[in-house]
Amino acid sequence: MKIKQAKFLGSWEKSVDIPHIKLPEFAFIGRSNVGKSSLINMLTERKDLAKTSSKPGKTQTLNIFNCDDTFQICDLPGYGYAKVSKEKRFKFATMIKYYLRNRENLYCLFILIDLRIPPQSIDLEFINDCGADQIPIVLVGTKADKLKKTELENNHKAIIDALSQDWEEIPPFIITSAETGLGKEQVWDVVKKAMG
Ligand SMILES: Nc1nc2c(ncn2[C@@H]2O[C@H](COP(=O)(O)OP(=O)(O)OP(=O)(O)O)[C@@H](O)[C@H]2O)c(=O)[nH]1
Ligand SMILES: [Mg+2]
Repeated sequence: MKIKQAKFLGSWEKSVDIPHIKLPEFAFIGRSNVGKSSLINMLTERKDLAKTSSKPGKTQTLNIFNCDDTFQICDLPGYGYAKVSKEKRFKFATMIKYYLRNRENLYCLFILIDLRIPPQSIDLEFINDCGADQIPIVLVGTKADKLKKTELENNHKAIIDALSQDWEEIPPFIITSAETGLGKEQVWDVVKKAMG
């Protein structure tokens, strides 16, 4: 899929304040620094649509983008990174919780997981909570370009194994790289399918 027009609509702290537009919305979540904003830029083929940073805690609000007047993307702040202050982590967690609870036009939540590190309990807990709340999720492994093939396979398997303890059927899992564009069409396929 190729986006002809991607527009930044604005930033909000509370989902109830976002003007209600009945377009399907797709949101990106994960630990701070996992690569949410970079993935959005990769998908939309825009360099600087979503602001990125090497320092965790860059995205601090709910940032909404309109794509071709057909659907919206929401770039969320990250959760659970120790280097982000306790106050901010709490603020982001609250923002995320309310967004997920109240966003009626959320068609799918992409949960990003850093493929370079072993399964993190905070990710597993977040994924399990989404399952309990019946939020439609798709898992996205990030930064694949940073790993050798065997490392990637081992880490991918470790995540799947960890999830198998709680999930009978593992949610879809897409391996991506914002650097190389790996996984782009697979993510768009999810979006297309969800919109029917
Ligand atoms: N090599 C590589 N680096 C990546 C990739 N995706 C993101 N990065 C880098 O990871 C860092 C964080 O990226 P962001 O996209 O800002 O991460 P984020 O999840 O939006 O972070 P917060 O907004 O702080 O929650 C940046 O330095 C990116 O360049 C990737 O696929 N490959
Ligand atoms: Mg970000």
